[in-house]
This record gives sequence, structure tokens and C-alpha cells, in this order.
Amino acid sequence: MDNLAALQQFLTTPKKIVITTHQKPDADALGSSLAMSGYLKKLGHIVQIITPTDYPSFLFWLPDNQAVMVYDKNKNHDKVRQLFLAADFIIALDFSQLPRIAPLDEMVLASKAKRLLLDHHIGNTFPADFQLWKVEAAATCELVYDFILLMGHKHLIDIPLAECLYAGMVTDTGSFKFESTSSKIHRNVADLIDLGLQVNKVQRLIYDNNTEQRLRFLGYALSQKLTLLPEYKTAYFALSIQEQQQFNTQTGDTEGLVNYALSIAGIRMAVILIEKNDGTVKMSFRSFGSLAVNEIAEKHFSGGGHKNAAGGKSELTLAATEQKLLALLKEYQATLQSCLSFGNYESQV
Ligand SMILES: [Mn+2]
Repeated sequence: MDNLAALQQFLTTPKKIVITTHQKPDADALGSSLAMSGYLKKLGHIVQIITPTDYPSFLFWLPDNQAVMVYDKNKNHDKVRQLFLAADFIIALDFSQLPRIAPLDEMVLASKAKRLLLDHHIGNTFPADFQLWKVEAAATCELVYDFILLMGHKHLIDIPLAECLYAGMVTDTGSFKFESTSSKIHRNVADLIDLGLQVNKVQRLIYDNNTEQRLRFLGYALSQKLTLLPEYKTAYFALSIQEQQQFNTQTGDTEGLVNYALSIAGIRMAVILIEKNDGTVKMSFRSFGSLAVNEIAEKHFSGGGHKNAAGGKSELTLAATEQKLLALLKEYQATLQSCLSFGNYESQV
């Protein structure tokens, strides 16, 4: 961070701080926000986390989660706007493009507060006064950990903070298996364990916290809705509104589904298409190796993200979006065939 000394100076007196993160926060977004909030509260600052939308219930166990304010146009618009306008400092975590926090983006720009960005997504256009932006970081939680160390405050990391940080680190690396998994993040986790973190507790709270309904929905999607296209080394799901209603799916229930498609031996790209209430289609992409799904998402589906994990959306119907995807696969067939192989040990589809 270039101007760390100026930031340290700025934070020597108590400030009113708003922390915000992207729509539909995941464990990295929420974990980094809660860890940063917990840390800054220890320094005597007044901190409010504001999320642009709700988030899945499997994250409700995160320490201090009840203090998060979820923006709701009909319930707290004026209050949220006032908090942004009155803030001395706004901290943006786990996103670096303002549309990802809509409709809070307008409030960030309207506020006179100084801004700090900590993020690991490509395509940073966030107007920050201070930033720790590292695309090679595996998680924003890794950057929050780095930030606390840069500030010289490692001794302030207690077990609740460590749990929040680990939640983002373990999920954004797919339990330390994605390409982004570095020796550094393993060392960071080792440090957190030395501070008293119980990794089994956090892993169970995140991964062994399914509702029966979610598991039955997963079973339905896997048995009825998974389409394999061996010629493109691709697997995908397309889920209609009716199907989601039939299983009464909640925020977060479709999360992770796309990874099951990618777990099939020989598959290089997995996609999930989810029809939304407004008729648009939300898409998630996953890939292995050199196939940059963020480019596909950005070029064709108004989205973006990381090389091997990206999101997008489509204004077309679910069926038309599916057709558009299938047509695109031809264009990427050569890359899909060659993008990664572990040689003869990888099963062929
Ligand atoms: Mn992240």
C-alpha cells in the first residue's frame, strides 16, 4: 500500500466508518467485512457494515453477523443513505467495480468520506484514496489479514476475527484447491491456527450446515438437470423459476451447485443458468486452467470475475440463454479441448 503512513495517521482518531461489500455477499465478502469491522472497533472506531442485498443463512453463524445492516429499498433507504453521507471513511471489500454494490454505488459517490479498497477481482475501477488491490490474492480475507499486519496490529486478531478471516480463505480457495491457493495463504492459516482458530469448527459451520430442502434440491438438480457435453468438455445446469419454487429455494441454495458439474472427470468448464423472478438469467461459470471464463462472461453475458470463476447475466429467456451458450461453445471448442490436462491420469468424458 503506497500511502500507508497517511492512512495510519488518519486512523489515529476515532472515525465513523461504513464497510460495504458486493451484492449477495458470500463468505469472503461477509467474512472480510466482519473481520475488518471487528478490528476497527478494537481501535475505537464506530463501524457499520452495510450490504446491498441479503445473504445466505449458512453465514448467520459468523461472529457479530447480527450487526450487519442489509439494505432494503422499502425499509431503510434513508437511514442507509444518511450513514454513507455522515461517514468519515468508507471501506470497500471484495469488489472493485461500483455497479456490484448497486444501489449503494450512488451513496458512495455522494459521500465526502475517504475510501479504502481491499479486493482481488480484476478490472478495478473503484475510486479509492487508499487501496490494497491484488489479483493474485486468493481471498479478500487474505488481504484483510495483510492489512492488519501492515498496520502493525497482529496482536489484535482474536478467535472471532480469525474465524471470519478463515471463512473467506477456505471458501474462496474451494477448500485450498483452486489455482489461487498459495504457500502464503497456507502460512496465514497456520498463523490463525496458532492464535487458537479451530478449522474443523468453521468448516463444519460452512459445509455441514445444509437444510434438508437444499439437499433434496441438490439431488433433483444433479439427477434431472445436469447436461453433459463431452465434445466441449462442458457440463451445465439450467434452472427455471418453477423448479426453484417447487423446492422453495432460498438465497445461497444454488451456490456451489456449479462446482459439482466441474467435479466430473474430464470436464473443463461448468456453467449454471438460474432464471430470476424478473425473467432475467443469472449465470455462474467455473473452469480449469487457461480457459478464462471471466472473458466469456464479460464479452457475452455482461459479467466478469476471476479467470476460473466468474458470473454474468442475460436479459434473454432461459431457453434462449441456453441456446446462446451452446452456440458460443463452438467458438471455444479448441481452448476447451486443450486448456488443461493432467495427462493420462485424467479420465476422458
Ligand atoms: Mn473474494
